[in-house]
Amino acid sequence: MTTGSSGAITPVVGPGVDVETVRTDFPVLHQMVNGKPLVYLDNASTSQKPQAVIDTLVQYYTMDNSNVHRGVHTLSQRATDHYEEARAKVRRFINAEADEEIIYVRGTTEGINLVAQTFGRQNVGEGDEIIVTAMEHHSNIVPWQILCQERGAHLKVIPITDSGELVMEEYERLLGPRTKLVSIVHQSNALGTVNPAKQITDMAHGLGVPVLVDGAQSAPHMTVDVQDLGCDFFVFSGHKLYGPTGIGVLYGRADLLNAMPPYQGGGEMIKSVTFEKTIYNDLPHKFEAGTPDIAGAIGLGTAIDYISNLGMSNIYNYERELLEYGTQRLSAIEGLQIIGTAREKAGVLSFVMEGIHPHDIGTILDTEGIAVRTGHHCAQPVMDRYEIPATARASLALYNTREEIDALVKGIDRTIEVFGRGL
Ligand code: C6P
Repeated sequence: MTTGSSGAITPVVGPGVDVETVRTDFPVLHQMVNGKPLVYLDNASTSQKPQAVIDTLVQYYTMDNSNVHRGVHTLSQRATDHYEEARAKVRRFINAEADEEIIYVRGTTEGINLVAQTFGRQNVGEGDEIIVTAMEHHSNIVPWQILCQERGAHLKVIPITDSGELVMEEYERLLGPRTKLVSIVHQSNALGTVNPAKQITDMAHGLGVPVLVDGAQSAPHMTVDVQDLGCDFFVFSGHKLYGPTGIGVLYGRADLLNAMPPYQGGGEMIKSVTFEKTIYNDLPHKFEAGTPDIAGAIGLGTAIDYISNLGMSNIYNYERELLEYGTQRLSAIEGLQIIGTAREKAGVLSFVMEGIHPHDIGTILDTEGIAVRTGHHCAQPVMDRYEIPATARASLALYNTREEIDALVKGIDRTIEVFGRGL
């Protein structure tokens, strides 16, 4: 449990993930929904928060609330210290070289838009190309489309195989002298595919092309080392990583961030302002205009403490085993097809059923207390690729159990009882 808004917590010790202990840390899990124990399998959308994160927010607003980098008074200094300590935690979590490379943003979406509107506008011109994959979330498509429209540039798309893997030969073919940026999802939210981000980065760097990695789905579930990946930008959201909503991170290599123009103007991002001239602040403040989400950043620091204490490789192994179990159980259901069967895959079971619309699956599952997401998952091009309107998606987190997978299977059986088998 937390000892304050700096967020030191009691570690859960021992090899692997002690899921029963972990579950006691998440109060929201212990409730009945529609008369059944809640089975929360919508973690790719947003994950639940451990008590330590909730306590940190309460502690911050109860004792420390103040603006950062502005006051000499004690509360402001305390808030600033906690806010900057959290930045250092983020830096260690993704193994960035320096705290100044960690920019707080609202989430993955804002991080990508920031890069598009600064690095993109500065470096992308008429006839240039940006490469994305066919399994991107809309957040990693639309900002580049807006930029391409403005600049007369083109979006190029690495296709995927039926199992949901990138066709790397096509990527090699697409990379060329007009490529100005490669922007790829690390782990697909719709398919679960984990892409070879290091190899993709190495290939782009061979031509001097920078790479952005969308880590919205990977950062909560596996070890991320931005120096090992070699990527130039990495973005993720706090709320998928057991932290608060409204806070996320853009990591950027310092030399690139220094060369980029600011994203938004206002307080905090300046050193001095006159009506004639403004001198911008140093990193990371140059990209943090206005009063930030202070409580969110500190809460994110606590979330990082929480999962770091469990160990990212323990979490990865635990969830991988759960995914294998879920894949086995769902595959055995007649008429059910899993969408996304890549060899490198994590945490996501997207599926369709013959003759039953995914929304109907989601509705019946909800009556059983089971939360899954249904729809296109903000990845419409993925649905188009598989010629389906939507999927039902169960997405896993470190507090899910085999028993919950069993409950999901029972819920799907119930759906078949209600709607029949694809008639
Ligand atoms: N995916 C899902 O249910 P934000 O909304 O900015 O926190 O994250 C956007 C985003 C970007 N990239 C990927 C790979 C994502 O999965 C998401 C969010 C959620 O799958 C909500 S649409």
